[in-house]
Amino acid sequence: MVMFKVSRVETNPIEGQKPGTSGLRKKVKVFKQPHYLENFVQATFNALSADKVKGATIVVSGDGRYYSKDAIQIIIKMAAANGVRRVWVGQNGLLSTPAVSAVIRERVGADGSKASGAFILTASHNPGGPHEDFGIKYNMENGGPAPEGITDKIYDNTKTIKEYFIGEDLPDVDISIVGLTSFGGPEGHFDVDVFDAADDYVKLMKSIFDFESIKKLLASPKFTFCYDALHGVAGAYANRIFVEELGAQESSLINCTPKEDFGGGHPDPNLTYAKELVIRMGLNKSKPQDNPPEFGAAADGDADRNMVLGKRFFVTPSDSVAIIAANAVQAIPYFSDGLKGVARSMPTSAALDVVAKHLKLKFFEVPTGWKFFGNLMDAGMCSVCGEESFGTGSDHIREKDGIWAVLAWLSILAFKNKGNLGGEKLVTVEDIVRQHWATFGRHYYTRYDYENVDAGAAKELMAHLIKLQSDISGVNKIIKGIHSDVSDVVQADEFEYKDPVDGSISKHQGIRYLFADGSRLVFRLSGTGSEGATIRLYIEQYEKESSKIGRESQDALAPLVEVALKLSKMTEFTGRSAPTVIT
Ligand code: VG1
Ligand code: CO
Repeated sequence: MVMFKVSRVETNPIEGQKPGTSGLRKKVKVFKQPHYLENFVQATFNALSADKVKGATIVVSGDGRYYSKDAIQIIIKMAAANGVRRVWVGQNGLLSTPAVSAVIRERVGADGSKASGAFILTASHNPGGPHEDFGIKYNMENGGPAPEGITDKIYDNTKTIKEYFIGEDLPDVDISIVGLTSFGGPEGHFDVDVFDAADDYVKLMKSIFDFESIKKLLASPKFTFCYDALHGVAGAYANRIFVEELGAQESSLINCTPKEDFGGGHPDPNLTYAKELVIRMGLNKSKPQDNPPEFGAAADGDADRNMVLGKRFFVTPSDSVAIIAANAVQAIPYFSDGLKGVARSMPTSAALDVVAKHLKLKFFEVPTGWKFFGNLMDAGMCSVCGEESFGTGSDHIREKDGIWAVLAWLSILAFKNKGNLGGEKLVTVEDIVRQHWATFGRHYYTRYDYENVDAGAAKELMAHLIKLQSDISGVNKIIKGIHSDVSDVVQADEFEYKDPVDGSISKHQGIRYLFADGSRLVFRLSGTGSEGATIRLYIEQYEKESSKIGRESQDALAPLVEVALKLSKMTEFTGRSAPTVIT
């Protein structure tokens, strides 16, 4: 057996290692600086209680982006030197973010071991490659992202760090081959266990959904399907689940081979970046398609996000979670005993609120970022949750789950078409959404992103919006001057959240303007970018009247958009006449 020694390396704090909405994300060249990754990893080990490190089992893997393979070897060596007993690695270093969560919660090693946490190597929807982004985040024993208490501690540690520990003489482990490698260290054995990236996740999905009924749907000649992994890690699961398990044709998968640079694109499943899928689904007006598939979906780099499309039809993520919640009990076996509650992030539309009210479900509104849902789920208060940013999931794990969302939609389609698969016409995605609007009303919704804006300008814009909030009647005067038929602002504040489980308080979670008719404007600064600042503007308007629910979203929202842009002085502050991305 190969033996290793522990080396203590002196280091100095490096600025800017504050984890954002979902971990630390920086350009690859920043991560490659001497000690940069090592400092953050040691700061994380030091933030955990000793029993989660010494003798523990941890998972290390990610979305396969550029620099992951180097980072995995470094983390393995540091884990060994910090007294970790076992490191579990998905084959080729690949594990989707939801699969990591599933592995922490479900996987039992050959010797009965369970994982106590994970380093996930991803910058999610941000581009990858030598000149793009890398990222790292830590997930806890429940399978969810470290809560703010821990991420604050990690950040504090990065500001005082003086040393880190590494097994410098450990040889690199071949992570392309499934199997166990054992080493001997000062504190005994250290194992690296490389395992199949999909097995645990596939097993979990089969325990949640009725695969037989989805299989029948996919086998119907009237149902056509398309899945785009945008060259991210979802491809590794799509093939196993959609093709091998559910019988979809291989040709229905596009961009399903994971690539280190995501083919040079943004692995971000929205109407702007999922270009190929958008064309295939007949949603690009300048490239009309004769007969687009009935159902299409895309994932982001680490496969926790999803975009759901019907034939020539876009489902907003806010509607998607509401529709899943409304149909879950009938359509998905995992929920057959009922939902414990539902939750959404603050900027997500209130479509879910209406469903919760109707079904008399517990309902929670939390700040942006999945870590806030975890406590509710651990406490048995929430079953289904979602974010407007193409994130949907449930308490089967503690991350959002892109493939789960697709299986949920396929289950709903299978349920709505039960006994109808041989019929004239299938119930379509669009039918389901329109029926939902007819029952619950429609929340027109859009998000404007201004990416890579000057950080100072973005701060000034936010400060301007907060200042305005002290005089609501003044705000209403300004609004009336822009658009006389927009309703009045009745409340304006910064969103603050008190966690109902642990009582912790999160402040400054977005600037809100709430209108008398239920409309909302929300402004936030992104916490996942790696350069400059990204301003997000969320615009929402509720329409109950059935005669008014069929409008084009842009038309319905035009007055509110104008109000938002003028009120915030967007162009004056940022110099931008248009957003980078509209979703
Ligand atoms: C964005 C989204 C947020 C999501 C986060 C992580 O955060 O708005 O809803 O939870 O990304 O998603 P921000 O702070 O940039 O707005 V992922 O798929 O990038 O881990
Ligand atoms: Co993601």
